[in-house]
Amino acid sequence: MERTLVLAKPDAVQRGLAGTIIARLEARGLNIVAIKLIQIDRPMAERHYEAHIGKPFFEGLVRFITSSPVVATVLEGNRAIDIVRQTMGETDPAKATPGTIRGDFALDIGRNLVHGSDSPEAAQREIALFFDQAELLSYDRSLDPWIIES
Ligand code: D4T
Repeated sequence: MERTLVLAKPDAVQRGLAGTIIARLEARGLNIVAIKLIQIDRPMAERHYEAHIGKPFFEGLVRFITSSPVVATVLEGNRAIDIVRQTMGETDPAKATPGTIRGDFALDIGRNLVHGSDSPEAAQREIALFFDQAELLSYDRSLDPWIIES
């Protein structure tokens, strides 16, 4: 089982698409283990996007991600990190395949609606940045045998 951090970014919240985005990932079969609406401040944005510090798009990215609340969620499932990234589509929505979240709802790389961790190491770091251990809940779902052949 893998866990990954997903953010419905400020553009998703402002456009009323946060629920749609999370619903797509939930419908895929991933399990919500934590969720909250949170306002990211600059220090938190710098920690979340530390890999991009110094890049030309960094300032715009920080301004954007701090511009309005985001819905942060931790999703769990087999290969959850890859599954989320496939379902989100390419970082640049102009290149994202129709049927993906970005391919269906976005146009611009700076307004690409959703974030998903890109590796197990990133997932662990990002989940710890957004959630306390006590906020991560484990529970059984009775439908799991209809989603996963164990
Ligand atoms: P995030 O991190 O938001 O899920 O996006 P990705 O994982 O798909 O892409 P990323 O880390 O390479 O980029 C982070 C974030 O920066 C924005 N961005 C990126 C941008 O505005 N201009 C750019 O040229 C790039 C490469 C979009 C996503």
